[in-house]
Amino acid sequence: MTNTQSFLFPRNTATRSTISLDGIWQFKLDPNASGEENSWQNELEDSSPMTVPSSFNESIDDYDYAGDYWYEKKVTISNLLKSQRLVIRFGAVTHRATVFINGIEVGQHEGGFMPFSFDITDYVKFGYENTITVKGNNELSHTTLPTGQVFFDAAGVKRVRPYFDFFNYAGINRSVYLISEPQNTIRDYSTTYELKGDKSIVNYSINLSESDNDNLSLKVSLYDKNNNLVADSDGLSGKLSVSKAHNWSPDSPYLYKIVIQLTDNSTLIDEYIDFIGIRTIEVMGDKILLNGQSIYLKGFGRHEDSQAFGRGTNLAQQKQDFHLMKWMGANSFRTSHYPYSEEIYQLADEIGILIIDEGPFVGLQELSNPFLGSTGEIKEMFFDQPKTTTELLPYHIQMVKDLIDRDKNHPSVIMWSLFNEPDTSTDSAVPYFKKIFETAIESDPQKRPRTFTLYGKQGVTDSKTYQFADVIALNRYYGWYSEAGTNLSDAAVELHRDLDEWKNSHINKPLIFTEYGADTLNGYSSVNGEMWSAQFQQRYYALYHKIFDEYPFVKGEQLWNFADFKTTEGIMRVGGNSKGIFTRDRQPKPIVYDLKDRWTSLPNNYKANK
Ligand code: GCB
Repeated sequence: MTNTQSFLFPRNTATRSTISLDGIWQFKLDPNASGEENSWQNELEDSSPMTVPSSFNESIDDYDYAGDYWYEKKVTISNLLKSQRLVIRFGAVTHRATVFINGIEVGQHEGGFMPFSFDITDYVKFGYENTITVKGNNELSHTTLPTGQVFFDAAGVKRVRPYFDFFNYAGINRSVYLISEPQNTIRDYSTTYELKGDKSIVNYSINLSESDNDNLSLKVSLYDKNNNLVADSDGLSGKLSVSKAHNWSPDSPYLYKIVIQLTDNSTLIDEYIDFIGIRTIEVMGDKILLNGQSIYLKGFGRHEDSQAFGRGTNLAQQKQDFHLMKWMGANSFRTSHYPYSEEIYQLADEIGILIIDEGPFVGLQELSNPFLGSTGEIKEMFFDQPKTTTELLPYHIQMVKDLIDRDKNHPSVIMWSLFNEPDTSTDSAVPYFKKIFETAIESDPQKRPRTFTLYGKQGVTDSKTYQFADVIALNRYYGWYSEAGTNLSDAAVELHRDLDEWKNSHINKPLIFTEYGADTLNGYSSVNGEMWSAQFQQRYYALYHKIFDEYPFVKGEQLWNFADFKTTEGIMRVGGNSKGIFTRDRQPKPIVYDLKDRWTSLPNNYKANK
């Protein structure tokens, strides 16, 4: 029973073969959590079909179901795969999974947004039909990420109360692969970059699954877009020197192919192929520097959310979203509030979109947001509760490591977001933050800037942890959740007050807005520009942008949200959150054209000289 622990994306190479298990699986809910007792791992009787990848919620009667659920797929595994190790890999099962092969448990995984894999060689019958079964569960607690609560409704039915504002979609949300690979594999690799005039250096480092064999050697080759070899080197770590390198940027997302070959006395043992972009990213004073040049972020907070798929990978939707972003002159987004499907980062690498990569670190403040279901039962602040440090912190640390391990080689990833809207008002938050921020910098070979988002009015005076961020990120809703109303003058005063406080604090760091927005009911117009109307959304953004332009240290604007999205029902949600500038099916609200005008005229290096 081994979790192979490699986050490398499945690729077909000279030594590796990947077989997709996406498609139709069998599905069944298990409200009494009695599936295992009843041997469902052997045979899932009375099941119904379910498509993978997708969330099951949109395809069942009780879309709000909480508890265990089961998937099963029968598949004949070819004799041809016998000579190598066989691994099963799930892109994500939300929020936890136990995997069985032919009724025998092969492993468990916690966390609904990360890939995991198990070596199943000893469990399969080659040449015969095999039964792959997954027992999933979508419950949340104080010590899961994201956080939430389980309760029973008046009818005695188990429900989940998320401490976050997106629907708790669950199931096998991402692709499943069978991977045939050698015993001794290239387990991981990483790169860092030095741009030196005409020559750029790619420093690489490789990790093998077994390394105690003296006969093994490694070769690393780098190819340009035309498949010309531009540099090569030997050994577990080394330098690739590239003359006249094409640096990666949103305007020129040039990718090189990296080929890593492991040989034993000149016999090829393993080969891994990937695509990298040569670029640097750092923070200097109040600037974010991409390849040494100041960059201004224009874009969005988003969700992986689409009709029918729920949170399931929907690549066509992603491609359309990226097309719309580019069309509007946007250059970036944040993976609010969890790591997205790996294919999204690959597309961003190719298309040239910058990503603030956020883990599922949301809901670390259950006392507030009553409209999200907070009952007020919990009297102790989040970080004051002992289990936050004893149970959640070690898991959070592991998740930060895993996120960075998975995404560190993407040129599109320029920053890590380590919390969304935590409660930072108590002293008890400080040691927790310190650990998390240290973990990120230690885990990332490229030492990317780290951030987290501050909510409400939390700022210099009342946040105990803002100093940990390399880039200050604000989620602000002046004019919506506070100072609300058609007359936005109070909102303007508050936004100025807020930014003046940051200015006077002399923090000398870049500050970006990672959320600001107003719910807008598509098609609702109002001469007076009332809240929920298209006109309100337009006036709201016009105000914010005018004020952003007055402050040189504001180095980015990522509005909330790219598209309307599904949430838990509630008195402030009409069919979900309506702060999208596009509807859920990606029709533009009028604001889209205002933003397109602004962003196509603001250069990527806006405020470089301020
Ligand atoms: C926030 C949260 C986001 C919500 C948003 C809203 O501050 O970070 O998850 O969806 O506000 O619209 O209330």
